Amino acid sequence: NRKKDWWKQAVIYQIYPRSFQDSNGDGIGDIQGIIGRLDYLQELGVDAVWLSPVCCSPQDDNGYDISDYQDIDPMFGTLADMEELIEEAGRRNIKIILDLVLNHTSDEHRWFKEALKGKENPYHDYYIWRDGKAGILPNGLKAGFGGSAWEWVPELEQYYFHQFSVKQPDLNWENPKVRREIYDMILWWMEKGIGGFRLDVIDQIAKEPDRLITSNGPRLHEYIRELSRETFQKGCLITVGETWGADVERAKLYSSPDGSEFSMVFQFEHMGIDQQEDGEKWDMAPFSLSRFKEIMEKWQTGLYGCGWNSLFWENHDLPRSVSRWGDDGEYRRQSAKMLAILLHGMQGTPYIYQGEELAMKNVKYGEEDYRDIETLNMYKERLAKGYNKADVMHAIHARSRDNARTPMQWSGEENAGFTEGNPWIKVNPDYTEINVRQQLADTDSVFYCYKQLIALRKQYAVFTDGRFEMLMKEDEQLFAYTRSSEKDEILVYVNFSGEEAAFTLPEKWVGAKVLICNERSKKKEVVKPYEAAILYRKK
Ligand code: TEU
Ligand code: CA
Repeated sequence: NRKKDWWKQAVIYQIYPRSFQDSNGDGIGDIQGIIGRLDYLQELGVDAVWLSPVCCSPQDDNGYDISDYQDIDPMFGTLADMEELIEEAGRRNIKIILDLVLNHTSDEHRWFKEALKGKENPYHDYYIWRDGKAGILPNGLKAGFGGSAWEWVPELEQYYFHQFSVKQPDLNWENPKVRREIYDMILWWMEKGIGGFRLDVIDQIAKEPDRLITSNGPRLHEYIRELSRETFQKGCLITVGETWGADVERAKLYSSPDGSEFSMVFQFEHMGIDQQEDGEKWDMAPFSLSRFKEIMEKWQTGLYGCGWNSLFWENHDLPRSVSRWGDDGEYRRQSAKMLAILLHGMQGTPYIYQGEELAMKNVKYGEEDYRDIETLNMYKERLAKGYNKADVMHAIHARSRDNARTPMQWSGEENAGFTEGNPWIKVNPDYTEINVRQQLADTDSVFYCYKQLIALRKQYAVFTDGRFEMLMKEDEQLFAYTRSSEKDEILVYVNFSGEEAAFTLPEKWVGAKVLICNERSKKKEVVKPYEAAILYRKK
């Protein structure tokens, strides 16, 4: 059995199952497909795999609308496939992390169907209802994917509350029966040998819509502590909450070393870096490196010794990092390695999103090739509001969630080796150049950079324990920091720009061992565009 905090040394790989590997030619990735690729994940060296939702779902939001928490959607396979996956992964020392969507269910969940039957139905109070009149909304709260957060049900003369799509009614966490059902379901999954959970929009469960409170509600930490006590604390799990609303103070509660809530949370402050202050994610703003550094430093120092960071640049909701912050043209390889080295040197548990280890890029599709509900709703909404179509498409190309959801690129064969059928979403046409087969055959590939970083984390404890210190805070090209523990330290320096930069290695680092680097400049006092390295020394 493992140490309670085994996840501090772990690296997690995120799989978006419908886009990872299809095994039966229906164009949709599935669990058997994942099982067939476990050797690849073992080669990379990851300790756990977080699967985006695979439970039964009408797929209005690609599985984030669950209609049965205790069964697998036939599109992905069966419960027996899931058990096989847990076992086969376990054989390779890989844990399986399940995505729990507890803020809402699908409107096709049995509970909601019952709830619709009448106000007296025992399941009615599993959801959030307000009496009213057709056309007169309880208030102005908006839903995540556009439109009002209130949906009228004429038969009941009531509105139900949904923070995401109309097919994702919010659960009523104030009802203790709801909480109990959820705990029992989680315990059932724990019995099956699940290694951990990622908790979708968990900061939104304690909503109080009458007071316009959606995230960070007053009872939030009370609910999470109860949830943790009743479930996770009975095992040796990794748990990670998705919390867009977290600041450092809150994150200390969520990831408290006493284990009362989660192992860690995803915070998103750095993801707002290139977005307009009062705009939506589609309203872009220029990137500022010094601001970016300020944010990363705040989190690195803020949680030191009293919490734990999740480290990530990508997930299934975000654009590809090499396209966003690197250079996906001339310097694709160099800048992708820079981003990897920069992130993996920090304190926390790193997450790699499928394809990130290949430096997969954003796509530029025409509107008919997008599948994501958020993208499609925004497109309609903004065109109706009179936005210029070219501007809307520009935003979609940069920000659509589908950028991360194109099929995994395994080889240069048709459909990138993802499927023998018709893929549910188009493969990025660059797959002939960017794919697993090509990168496994090239020791200088981005893949091997990730593999090496994962191995280094296991070899040098300073990656886990070292205290973070930022260097050259004001510099608009260089991002450099040290991590030091009692006996040793590392220096991570990267050029975050596409231009050469002046850089003088601090005296004490001259001659230090190079743990990893991409191409290094031969000129003195100068680093190449996107140059990156980690140096090591004993104290
Ligand atoms: O995302 C949370 C969330 O707030 C998203 O709406 C996010 O703001 C958006 O995707 C950014 O573009 C989680 C899941 O990760 C996401 O895939 C789901 O759609 C959402 O919850 C609803 O369950
Ligand atoms: Ca399939």
